[in-house]
Amino acid sequence: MPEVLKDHPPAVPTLAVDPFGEEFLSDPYRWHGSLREAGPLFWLEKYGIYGSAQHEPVSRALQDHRTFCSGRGAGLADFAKEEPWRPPSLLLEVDPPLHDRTRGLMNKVVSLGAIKKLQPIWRAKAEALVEELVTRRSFDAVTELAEVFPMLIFPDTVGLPLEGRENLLVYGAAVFNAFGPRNAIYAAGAAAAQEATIWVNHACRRENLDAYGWGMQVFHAADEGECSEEEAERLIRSLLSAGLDTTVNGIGNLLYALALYPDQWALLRSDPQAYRRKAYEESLRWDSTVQTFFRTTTCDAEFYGHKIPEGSKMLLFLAAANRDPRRWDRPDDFDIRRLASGHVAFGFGIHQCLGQMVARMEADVLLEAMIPRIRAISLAGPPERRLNNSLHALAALPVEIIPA
Ligand code: OVM
Repeated sequence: MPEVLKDHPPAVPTLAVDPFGEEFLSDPYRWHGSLREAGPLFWLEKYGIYGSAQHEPVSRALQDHRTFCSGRGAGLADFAKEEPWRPPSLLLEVDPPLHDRTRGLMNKVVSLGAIKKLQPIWRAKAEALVEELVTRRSFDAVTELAEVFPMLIFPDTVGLPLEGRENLLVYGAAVFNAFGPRNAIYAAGAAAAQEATIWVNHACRRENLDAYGWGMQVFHAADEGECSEEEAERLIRSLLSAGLDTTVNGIGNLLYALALYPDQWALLRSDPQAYRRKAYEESLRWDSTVQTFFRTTTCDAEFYGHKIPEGSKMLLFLAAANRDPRRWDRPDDFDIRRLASGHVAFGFGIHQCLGQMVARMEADVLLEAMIPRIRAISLAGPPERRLNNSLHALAALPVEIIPA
């Protein structure tokens, strides 16, 4: 009998916590410690799925796209068993070889060269916006800055119609809610999302895009035979799905960190060249906009001594991995001096964020505009959260500034 017990594989720890419940989502970092402490792999009984929250196993799963695939959906729904709520993304929700063709094509559109060409325009818009806010002394860093700045540049970059752009944030929120369960948070945004979906699908059509934006570049790839017309529309849809709510909250979380840690703002101002880029990278590690993504096992897999059956959903806690004390010292501290690289806020492996250089450039020009104009930033009231099944999002962030 003892021999039998000895050879038995270790049981996967079972957790009762609901990672999509309002208690969890209103303060995810309070729960992450217990997830990481459960071990490299755990079972979430409420949903009948596996989960992982330490940095090493999360990175390993993201890297092993053959075992942990995306083609069955990057959310809770298994596309092999359930109809997706919208036609699957041709980037996020596909596997190689299709993924490599679409990603290769999009890499050429969303290239560093294309972004650098736009940098002067983005910089000028950042300067004008910050200039105006600085004269106000107090403002809402989410509704008047984080939500405003990406809207000033990104829709133009894609070449979208002017009318109806307000649908983009509604759509983004709905897309990220839809990766989770069909809970109350999802339901709250679903009605508004219907109208936004219609607008987004319309905006992705060739005849509605301007001649110079990234959208039309995707159609040029279609003209070259790299994808079909229908695929081009759906690839542009990815820009609209992933390109706005992410950067809005990335900037919101960055500003929140800087307001909470005045010494870090002072340090950043003391040597902008050294710290500007590091500050954004550290804010992504410290508070990851995209908190979670799913994968699905393509075969019976072995993971840290556990057997995972084929067709299992695995929830990867990116934000928890980014605060794993096994990987970073004092992980809960926002410290722009540290080496934040290796964080998985942009994912890891073949699906790693297509728009990461856009996100970095947006944050960079914004900080460039803020640093010479703002001596100090502080909270002028409690921040308000906007609950989302996969994003850590702010609804409001009242701040006060002292001009330089
Ligand atoms: C897409 C998509 C949507 C949401 C997120 C994302 C973070 C991609 O439609 O391709 O990546």
